[in-house]
Amino acid sequence: MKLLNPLFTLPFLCIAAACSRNPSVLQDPAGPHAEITGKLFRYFFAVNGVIFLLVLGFLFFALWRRRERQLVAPLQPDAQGEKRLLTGVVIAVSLTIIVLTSFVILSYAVDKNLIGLDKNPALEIEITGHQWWWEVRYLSKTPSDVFTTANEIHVPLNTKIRLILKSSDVIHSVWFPNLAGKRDIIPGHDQDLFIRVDKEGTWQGRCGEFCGMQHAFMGLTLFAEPKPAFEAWEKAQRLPAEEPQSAEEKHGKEVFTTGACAMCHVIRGTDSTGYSSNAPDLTHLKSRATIGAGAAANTKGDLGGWILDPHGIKPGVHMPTISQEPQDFQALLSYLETLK
Ligand code: HEC
Ligand SMILES: [Cu+2]
Repeated sequence: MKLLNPLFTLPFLCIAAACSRNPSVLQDPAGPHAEITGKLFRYFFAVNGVIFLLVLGFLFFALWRRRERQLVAPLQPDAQGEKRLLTGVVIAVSLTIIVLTSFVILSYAVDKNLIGLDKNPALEIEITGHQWWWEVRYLSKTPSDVFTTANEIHVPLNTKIRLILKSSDVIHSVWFPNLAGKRDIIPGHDQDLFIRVDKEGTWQGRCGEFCGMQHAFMGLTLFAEPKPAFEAWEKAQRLPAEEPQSAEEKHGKEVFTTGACAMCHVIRGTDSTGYSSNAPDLTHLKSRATIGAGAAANTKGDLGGWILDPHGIKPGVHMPTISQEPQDFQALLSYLETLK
């Protein structure tokens, strides 16, 4: 078929290969881990690229030369030719040894460099993968300073951070392409991932290991901020939820705390003090940019849509559809909007 002609499809394949929504570590490293690893990758890529082209060159040369010569007489022993062949083999083997040794030495140096970066982290964040969202706990030596949130992490710039990774169900993997290599998390086997973010901005993380139906919507967003902004965020997150003001919002709080929602979700400062490993902590729900681990925007409309029919937005999600009286639903939505 004409369409499958390589001349026709190759350019399209090349273009399609660049159609990734995720930024790559190679283009825009935001911290030293990705930068150092990126350098190693580029070295491997360049050396292997040259070798690949050389091999292709020799192959085509051999093909081309084969046509020129015609073997009529039987092969004769040729001392000169043997010597040339031996020299060629010695050069090729030496080059191979030099290249492989440089790979090993460079990988070792990079590893050592990375380990050196990870001593004495100033901040520890525990991240637990659930199907299909992330529980995030900011640890502290002062127990009352520990707080839980979900799917979004804020970190101060230029700070060594230790992410303690856990899984509650299946194998997940934490991957921030701009920050560090990905790290798999196997249930019962905690992992560490060290990062330092030197560039201000929002960096997208992903679950990097297929973990079920909504694996694609298991985003983990990282906001890297100057220290004062981070500290203000941290301080606000530690506080319990504010008391609702209007009658409607108060009714909404009652709907939440006396209904099914409270069986799974925690709102600190209310009676909904369930178990925050069941479902995202909603204490400061509206401080987040998205809901459902990136499945929808955190607007009043999308939030309403999520509560009415979470499976419409994220099919298979582990939150049931709970039918409610219209006035209860409106009140609940108004109350959730107060969780700043
Ligand atoms: C059986 C447990 C369960 C019940 C009951 C439940 N939820 Fe959820 N809820 C979840 C889970 C699990 C998620 C995370 C889903 C995901 O992103 O994959 C979630 C997510 C949410 C989110 C998005 C949070 C975020 O930051 O992404 C909101 C808002 C929410 N639920 C509100 C409610 C409300 C309101 C009720 C009561 C009407 C309720 N939930 C009842 C389990 C539950
Ligand atoms: Cu996952």
